[in-house]
Formats: sequence, structure tokens, C-alpha cells
Amino acid sequence: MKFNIQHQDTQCKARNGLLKTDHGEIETPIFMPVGTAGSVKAVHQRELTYDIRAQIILGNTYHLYLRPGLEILEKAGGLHKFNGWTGPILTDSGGYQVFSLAENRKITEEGVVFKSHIDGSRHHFTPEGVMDIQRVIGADIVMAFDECTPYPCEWSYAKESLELTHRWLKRCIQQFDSTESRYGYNQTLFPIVQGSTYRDLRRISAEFVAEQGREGNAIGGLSVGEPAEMMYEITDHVTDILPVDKPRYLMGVGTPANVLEGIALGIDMFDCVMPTRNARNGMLFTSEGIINIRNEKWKDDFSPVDAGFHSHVSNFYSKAYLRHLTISKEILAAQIASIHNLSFYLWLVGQAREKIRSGGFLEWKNQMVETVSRRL
Ligand code: PRF
Repeated sequence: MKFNIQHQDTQCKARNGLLKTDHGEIETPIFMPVGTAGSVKAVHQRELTYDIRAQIILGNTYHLYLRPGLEILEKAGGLHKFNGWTGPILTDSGGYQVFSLAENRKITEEGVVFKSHIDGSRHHFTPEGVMDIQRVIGADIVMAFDECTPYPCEWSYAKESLELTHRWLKRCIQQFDSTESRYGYNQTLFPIVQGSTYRDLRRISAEFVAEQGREGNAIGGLSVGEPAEMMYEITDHVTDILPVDKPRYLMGVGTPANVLEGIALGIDMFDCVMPTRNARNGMLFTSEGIINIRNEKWKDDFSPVDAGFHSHVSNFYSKAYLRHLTISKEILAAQIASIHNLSFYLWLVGQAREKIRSGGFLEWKNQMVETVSRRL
């Protein structure tokens, strides 16, 4: 993998770069649609490519391991062959999903024992096992196995958890570096900074992660319920420590405003279920603000869902029609809303790249944060 920074903003830490993988190039900053179980919910590969113009998508180790399982994925020749997405794929390690199983999991030095949310069967994830699974899935970018602490979290727990995450990281690296890609293209491993909302712990973790000298680094444990200002402060602190010349990925973030603020703080990659999950509940992110399409006020509004940027569905369908589909629980509502929201996120990061290149990013960002946060 190669990463080149092409433009560095002069007023803030935003940068525009190019990340090259064996499945194609990614312009950063970028938003990565989430395809947990091997599909971006309600969206076809064709729409992902041509309408949304996704450059990289996510998969999830926990979900793919449970279903369809490794045997099928290996037989298929990896996830790219299985789902038909030919661009880059990043897989999350499953740590985050496993930890959210609450009573159905137990953490030890060795790893995590958990019960499947599908059939209650018992499974064991270790750092080594999770690397092997991601080799079988064949993701271009593989994430380290970490513990994401909840918010709020005691300093002492956050410290112990961080130390465990660091020991696990060493094991992930050892396993990843002593195994090979199965399908003839390169894979790379990103470590994850943890440390909850504590600046001292975040510094220790960011320095430890930086020392590993991997090709990219991630920040986890944020956007878990802490105030947005706290997330920005910690992100700012961590991006001051992580190497400048490697891509930085802020995991599970966030709203359009969170993404814009993250870009200003030097983040290059984002992912979040918000555009797709909220789409299925009728929440639309538009270039004028946030819409709840179920609201009565849209019932006879025949203006486009969003005329503010180019996307096939956003210009083609009216708010009144999409409201009707949503209220009627038509499957098409989820499709239109998901394609719209993802197109909007991809448009937004594209605009950010453009503003970083041409100057005036910061001013644009400050104004845009207000606009996209408005409730219409
Ligand atoms: N760790 C991993 N995946 C994640 C997170 C994390 O901390 C987050 C936190 N926002 C989202 N996804 N492995």
C-alpha cells in the first residue's frame, strides 16, 4: 500500500491524499460505507460504484465469520469474489461487535469467548485467530483486535484495557507478519489507538501504535457516547502524535458534522452505519440539513429529496413520494434513502477534498457544519 499526501491545508490539519491498494486507489479524506455482512444494506454493487461512487467499503470479521463462515468465503476465493465488489475492502476485527454482546462474552488475556447472536453457539476470538480470519476474508486493510472501552470508563479500567489491547496488538502483528495473503494481492494491518477519554492514556497508546511503524493507523474508542467536544479534543491530541505521512482512520464516526470536524483534525478515513441505518428509519442527511421524511410536512412537498448535489435518486424522487414509500413500508424507501444518504456523505468528503486542494477549507467547513446539522 502507498500513501501520498498531495495537499496539506495551511490553516488546519486537513490533508488530501491518495491511498493505493491492489484493488484500486482511494482519494482521502474518504467515507467508507459499511457492509457488515458482505453487503451495504439495501444497496447494489452497481449503485455503490456508479451512483454513490464508493471507493472502499467495510466488512466485519465477527459477522462474516459466523455467516457465511470461513469455509464458504475461502471456497469463493475471498469476499471480493463472493460479493462482486472489486474495489478495496477494509474489515473491522470484530472486537467492537463482540464487546457489545454484553453478558454474552468474557474477556481474558488469551482473547474473548462469546456467544453468537444468531444461534447462541460458543466461539473464541484471539488476536491470532482474528488475523487468520481476515486473511481468509481477503480484506485489503485488516484491523487489529482491540478492546473498545465504553463511556464513561474509569481511568484504571481504561489503563488495563489499553495494556491488554497493546499486548494483543503485538500478537496481531506477529501473526499477520508470519502469514501470507491467500489470493495473490497485498493486505496491510492497521493498529488501533485506545485510551478512552484520558489524554495521558491516549498519548501512551498513540506513541505505542506509532512505534509499530505500520502503513496506517486507526483511532478507536471514540463516538461511544462522550460529548462531541471531547471526541474532537482527543482526536486532535492523537493526530498530533500519530505519524503525518500515514493514513489515519477514525473508527465508527459519525454524523456529517463529525466527519467535517474530523477532517479538520487530520483524519483521512471514516466509517459509520449512520447513513444507512438512519436511512432505513427515515432520516435523511441533505445539503440543506437533516430531514425526518416521515414528518407530515413533507406529504405534498414535490421538490427533490436533495437538489444540492448530483446523485441519481436524490434529484429524481420527491420528498412527498419518498415519504409515501416510507410510511407504506415499501422496500424501495430503504433503497432510495440509503443510496441518497451515502451519496451525500461521499459528495461531502469529495467537496472537502476539493476545498483542501483549492484553499478555503476551514471557512467552508465551519459554514457547512452549521448547514448540515440543521433540522429541517
Ligand atoms: N474498535 C474497533 N472497531 C470500532 C471501534 C473501536 O474502538 C469503534 C469506536 N467508535 C467503532 N468501530 N475495532
